[in-house]
Amino acid sequence: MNTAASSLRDASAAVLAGRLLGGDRGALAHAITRAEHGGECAIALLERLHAHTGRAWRIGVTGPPGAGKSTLTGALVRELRAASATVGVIAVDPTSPFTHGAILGDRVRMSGVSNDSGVYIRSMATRGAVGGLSRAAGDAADLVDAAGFDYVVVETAGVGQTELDIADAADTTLLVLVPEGGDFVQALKAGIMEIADLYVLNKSDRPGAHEALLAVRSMLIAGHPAGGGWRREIHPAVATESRGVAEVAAAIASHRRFLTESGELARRRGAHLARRVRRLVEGMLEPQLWDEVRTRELNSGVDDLLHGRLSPHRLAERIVASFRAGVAAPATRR
Ligand SMILES: Nc1nc2c(ncn2[C@@H]2O[C@H](COP(=O)(O)OP(=O)(O)OP(=O)(O)O)[C@@H](O)[C@H]2O)c(=O)[nH]1
Ligand SMILES: [Mg+2]
Repeated sequence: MNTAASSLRDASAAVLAGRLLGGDRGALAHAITRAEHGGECAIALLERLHAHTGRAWRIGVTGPPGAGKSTLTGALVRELRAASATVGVIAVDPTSPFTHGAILGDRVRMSGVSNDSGVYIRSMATRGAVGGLSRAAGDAADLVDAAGFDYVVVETAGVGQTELDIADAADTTLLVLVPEGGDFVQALKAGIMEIADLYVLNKSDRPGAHEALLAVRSMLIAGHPAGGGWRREIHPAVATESRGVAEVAAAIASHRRFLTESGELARRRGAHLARRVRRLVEGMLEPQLWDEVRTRELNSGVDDLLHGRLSPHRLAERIVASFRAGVAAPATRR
């Protein structure tokens, strides 16, 4: 390894980390960009800052596209700011290959908070690798946390696995539903009702809101734990008018108290960290696994699969065996 390059990298990480810890917003923006790019520079920076994380309360906001997540986040930020808390928002858009539209759109919807120095808003969009986006969002949340914000809100659109991975890494996960389109039925089917700690029925000014509220509420009551566990509730809201938002903020505070007092918080954060490391390990191993040798083995095996000479399971075993042999004797593979 090039020691001159690595000491330069450490020095640069130390300077940037120092500025970030000192409250420099430019340094925070720069650090998130560095984390998005990944690699050794990002790792060196995150390593320096890890011990400064864990103080912020992390809120994940997820739900179908257009449910009003950004509007609700904006209203929630104003509510938290009214109590003098500082808030960092990371808006993740897994579907958009561009960040610019997201930044502008979210700035408009979160208007009234974007010029406040107690608020930091950052948008992130996919860079092709799906696993990469949840890694980058997790790293960005760590950086906002280390920068001293009281709350980190991570907003992500959609109901797929990536969005869940991102939102579910929070201390409190909010699922935003809307009355129309049977979104709550979809959410139920997708099994995502269990991932959230609290539900918001946004656009409660729309027709059918009351029925939808009752339907979800009865479902949640049926799922309530018999003992003293956390009881998931649905809160009606009209984010555009900030209606119901104080109740959502109160529910978040109550969930926070529950996790802290029950000791569940440490267990939950531990589980999140373990899952994150697992994904990092998988991300590190993947390019090694699918190097030229294995890619060739796979491609040539496909012909045997097509002609019934080999089964997918046997080919998979063969590839794993070849990887293991390569790990056991790396020098002989060259
Ligand atoms: N009627 C009504 N409209 C709302 C409400 N909340 C948000 N909207 C509108 O719904 C539209 C979508 O709101 P956003 O906050 O951008 O929704 P989002 O879930 O962040 O959207 P994506 O990030 O694109 O998935 C906007 O036109 C909002 O003004 C509400 O409570 N009632
Ligand atoms: Mg949004």
